[in-house]
Amino acid sequence: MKTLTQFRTATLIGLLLLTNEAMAQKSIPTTHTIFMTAVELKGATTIEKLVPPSVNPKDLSKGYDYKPPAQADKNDPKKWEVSSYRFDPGFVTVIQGDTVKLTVFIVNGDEHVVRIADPDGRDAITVTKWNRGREYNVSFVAKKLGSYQLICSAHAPTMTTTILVLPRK
Ligand SMILES: [Cu+2]
Repeated sequence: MKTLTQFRTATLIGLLLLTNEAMAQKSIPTTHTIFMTAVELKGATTIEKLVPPSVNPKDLSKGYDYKPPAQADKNDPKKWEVSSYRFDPGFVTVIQGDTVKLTVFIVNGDEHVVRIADPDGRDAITVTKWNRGREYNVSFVAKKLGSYQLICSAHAPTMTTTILVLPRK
């Protein structure tokens, strides 16, 4: 009899777990408020510690900057410096049908030229300028599967956040 009771308990727990899983998968569309920041990351060293890069970072992205020795710091001609503009976070995942509300604060860079492209490259948010010290709010419904991209054309292609839209089960 004890064995039967244990079996029944185990079956009940199993059913509860299955129900929970089914409920989790049948999620209803929700709104995500995502706080983002436009930042400029900087790094520096000297020619005594490391030779400068053979490829100019400026040739890799408009978002990268490179100040070679003698230009980075006039008081320290051996110093060289690199930097990169970023949106933080750079990758977000939502479920199809969700509403994405971005609140973006611009810490670095006086001006960014931004738009949000849908997975087909069409405007989800048309081109606008974002300036330092201001907070901007944009919102869209993630109707299409695939990647929406928040792109700054002034610092492309690396100043980009990908919003990956997954199917709702
Ligand atoms: Cu920018």
